[in-house]
Amino acid sequence: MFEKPIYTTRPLLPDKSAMLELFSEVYDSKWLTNMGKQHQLLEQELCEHLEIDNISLINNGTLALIIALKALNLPANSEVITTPFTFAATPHSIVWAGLKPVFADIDDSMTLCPKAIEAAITPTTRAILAVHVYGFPCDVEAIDKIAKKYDLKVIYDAAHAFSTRIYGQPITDSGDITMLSFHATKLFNSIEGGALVCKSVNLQDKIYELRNFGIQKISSNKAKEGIKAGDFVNEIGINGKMNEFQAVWGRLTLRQVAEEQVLRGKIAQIYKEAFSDIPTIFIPKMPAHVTNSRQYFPVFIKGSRDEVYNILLQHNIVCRKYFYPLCSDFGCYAQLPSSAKDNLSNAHELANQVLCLPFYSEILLDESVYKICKIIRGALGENG
Ligand code: T4K
Repeated sequence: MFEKPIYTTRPLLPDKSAMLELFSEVYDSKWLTNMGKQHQLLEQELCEHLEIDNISLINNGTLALIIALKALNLPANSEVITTPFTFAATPHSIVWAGLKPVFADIDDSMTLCPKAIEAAITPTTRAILAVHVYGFPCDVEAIDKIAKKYDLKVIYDAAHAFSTRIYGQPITDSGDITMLSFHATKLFNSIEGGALVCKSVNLQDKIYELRNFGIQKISSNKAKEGIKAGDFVNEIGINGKMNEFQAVWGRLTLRQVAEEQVLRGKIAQIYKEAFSDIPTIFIPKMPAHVTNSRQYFPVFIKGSRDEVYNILLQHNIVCRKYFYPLCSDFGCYAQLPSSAKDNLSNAHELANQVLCLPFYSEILLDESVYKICKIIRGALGENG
């Protein structure tokens, strides 16, 4: 048994002295929020890191999703097709935006099945909110085709796909808007935080305003004419701004992400080798054309997932069954016609088998990953 608990994930922490130095700079500046210097620097540094042209920081991923849906101006009560195999925030954001979630099944990729999306379309469908779950990309080409055919908007929830690339291109290139989450449990974190990425300049401006109460963005020309931000409020916006201390945290942890990804890659290799001879545990393979974000390490255990989970708990290894139960089984969604079990049979099958194993560099650096492998092998009835 481990003396201290082992978790599914642990946050990256910035270097303490560098953090205190920058916190002190913010403190002395008395500029604490409202798109300050650190906020602007984090946006710039994220663009460089992800090789993208724009990013809008938001104070968490859930609000980012709500703002994304609002920015698209969909008619009230429109249907939005989404996956049940995700965190509660995904369907919740649809409801908070005044829209209706409709669940469609996933396929072997663990992401929305294009055929199921097409079958779920009705005259009131206006958008698809698809999730790159565990950083495994959705079939973006097929979704793009469906969106064009039926004139639908596409939002990607890339909460798990920080720095994922498809054929070398940033994952944020697909769809109308992509959301990123920077929560403490994410590979890159700003404690709480998130962002939206999109190509359309109109949408970027709208997102800028929506996250700041709808206060109109003032162009430099207008500013020269003496028009100030705050003079006009055109949108019913919200307070989605990230504060300067969190932006500092984000700037510093960003510098550690690449190294953490390398170390997590080594952990992945150790897990793969340790379980390669066990037929009851399945490790999904990232397609060769995808750069793995290394956010989670999901495995699928047929028949005995809960037994393994409980044995791990007895050893003080606290894994998470992301995403069991399915969102469609939550009390607030269970009554939807699309939540019917036979509509979501693949999602049910995967949710009943999934376990996210501990996946953070600490377990490699102190070598506890080897002990974890041994305990999992034992829990699966394999000795040695
Ligand atoms: N879309 C998707 C697909 C998502 O997965 C999420 C969030 C969102 C949207 C929404 O993004 P945000 O609004 O959160 O930015 C966690 C996270 O709170 C949540 O952000 C995340 N997905 C979800 C998958 O996981 P819980 O309830 O499982 O977290 P919790 O507190 O049990 O933490 C998990 C483990 O992490 C703990 O066992 C230990 C470790 N931990 C956690 C925290 C908070 C730490 O070591 N330190 C910490 O400070 O939801």
